[in-house]
Amino acid sequence: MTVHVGVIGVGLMGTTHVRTLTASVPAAQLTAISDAVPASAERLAQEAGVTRVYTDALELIHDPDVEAVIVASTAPTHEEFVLACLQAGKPVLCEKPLAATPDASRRVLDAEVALGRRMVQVGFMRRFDPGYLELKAALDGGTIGTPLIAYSTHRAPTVPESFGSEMIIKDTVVHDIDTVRWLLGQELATATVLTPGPTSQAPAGVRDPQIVLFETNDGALVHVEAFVHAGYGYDIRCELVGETGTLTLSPPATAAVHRDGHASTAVPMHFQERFAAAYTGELQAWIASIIDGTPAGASAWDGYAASVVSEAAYQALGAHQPVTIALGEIPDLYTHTDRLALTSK
Ligand code: ISE
Repeated sequence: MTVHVGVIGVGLMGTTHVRTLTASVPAAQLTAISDAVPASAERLAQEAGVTRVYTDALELIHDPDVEAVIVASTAPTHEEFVLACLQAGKPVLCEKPLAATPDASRRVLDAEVALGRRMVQVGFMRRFDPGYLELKAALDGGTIGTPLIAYSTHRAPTVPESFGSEMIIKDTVVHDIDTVRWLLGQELATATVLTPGPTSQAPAGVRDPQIVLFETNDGALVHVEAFVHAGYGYDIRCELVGETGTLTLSPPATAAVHRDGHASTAVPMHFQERFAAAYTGELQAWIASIIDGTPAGASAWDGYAASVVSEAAYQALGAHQPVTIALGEIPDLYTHTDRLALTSK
């Protein structure tokens, strides 16, 4: 069975998804591309051998030959486009964030609950990273007993000039938020933000690095370090401390060089390099979920939770005290994994 996919947005992530779909997801057929900038859409369409190019994303969504949609446009457009996919009955993989604000994310969540079936997967790709999957399997298997502390480190060599203190939380730490929620299977109850420095490598006024401390509803503690002007590389670390042991994320295997009395291994310099396998796994799982009707990856509830938690963490920045996180009750739709989107034709 083949799923005919349309991609909205041909920026960095949209282009990545187009290339991954065509190279590594045989059950997907890229059918249409849209972008507000026609030349960009045309260029990528030509590279991918796609003839249907739109500048209006809603036209792509309503194209009868498009069976599923990837939303990789800018965050302020996500709510409108995901709601349009739901109304059209088309499964959608929405790049993070699910929507630009917690209220907008809640509107998307409520729309899917009203439909009564899981049709949204949110692009938190770490859930498909081989190392993180091993970590989760070991934790779920009781290898270290009850988890007490989680450490999540998220360093990048640099970020665009426009990346301010708020983006560090809502665009970077948001991955760690989803990751620890997924690993621990717990919701986050409070957020406290502490900031050292800041580094002289960041633009004036940008609080970088940031330490975000979360308490979970079950009493565990989560320590997140985000440092996006680290310079040396894109360095992702995770350690889980349990009652009977610890689990530590190993970076993807690379060659170690031993020479001149030293040993060294390469550090990735970009998130797409570090998470290449995760992005491929995410798309393969999404297409498989549409074909076999079993939900995969982060749901609209996870997207909503990440949005609420990252907003609370941002409110905690400069507050010098914990900010309480109020998610409300999780709808039944997300506690029963057998309700998925329409399967493709
Ligand atoms: C980006 O969306 C990612 O996925 C990266 O993992 C993260 O490091 C970066 O800050 C985000 O912008």
